[in-house]
Amino acid sequence: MSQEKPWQERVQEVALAIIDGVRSALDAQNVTMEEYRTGVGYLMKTAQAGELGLLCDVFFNITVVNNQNKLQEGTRSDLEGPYYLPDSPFVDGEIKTMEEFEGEPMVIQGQVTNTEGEPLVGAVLDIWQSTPNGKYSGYHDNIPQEYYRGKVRTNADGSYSVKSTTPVPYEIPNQGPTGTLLKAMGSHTWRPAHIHLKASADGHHNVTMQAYFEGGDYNDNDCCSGKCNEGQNIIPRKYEDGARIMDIDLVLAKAA
Ligand code: MBD
Ligand code: FE
Repeated sequence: MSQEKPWQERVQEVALAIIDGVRSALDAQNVTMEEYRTGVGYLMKTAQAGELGLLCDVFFNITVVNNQNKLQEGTRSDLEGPYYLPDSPFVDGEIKTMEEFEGEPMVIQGQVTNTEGEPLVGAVLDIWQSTPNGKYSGYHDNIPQEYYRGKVRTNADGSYSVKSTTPVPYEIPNQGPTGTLLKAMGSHTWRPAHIHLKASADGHHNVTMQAYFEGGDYNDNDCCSGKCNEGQNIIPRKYEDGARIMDIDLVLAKAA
């Protein structure tokens, strides 16, 4: 396994492969000196705007997620995205939401099992999502970080349930170099509405996934190429007593 190789050897082989890939593209496209300088200037501008991480995540994060999925059974991993905060509070059946945003009531519920289908008791689900106007607490509009985030533990049968409000499609920063490039490419800066879940249980691999909404805008056209077009993470449309019900079951693989 690559992880066991000396660090320097690994850096060398990955760096050489990346350089090779970029050289091949420059060659195949007959990129001119002027175009090359424009591209380098673009990367410098992106770094200055603090968007280098965003730019990389938009185009490349999904490939690393796919690599991870090759190694692991159970629920498929998806993008973590830039807005995870590790210290969310445990909540008692309800994620804190802000009245000023209103939003459609939503219940996130399901069961956490191992790959044999046995319930995992006391597994922790760490959930985070945007407000009903597409902002993340702790990052946008001074929304305190205890809102729209929370941890819950599974019951004796592996089940969990937590109330919240339904998120909407999310727009990544569109004014900076990343948004400019996406639009120049004929793409856009939108992600489909989604809920982030990170599941962990003793003796098992963590899974970081996203749940999407059946029929949601951008499910087939995510600017970050998340796993919203593979079916399994698109949750069927279901309502009970005026609340959107998100049935999200997770399967965790045993750690070696
Ligand atoms: C998000 O909310 C997100 O989930 C990802 C993957 C990228 C940018 C913003
Ligand atoms: Fe997100």
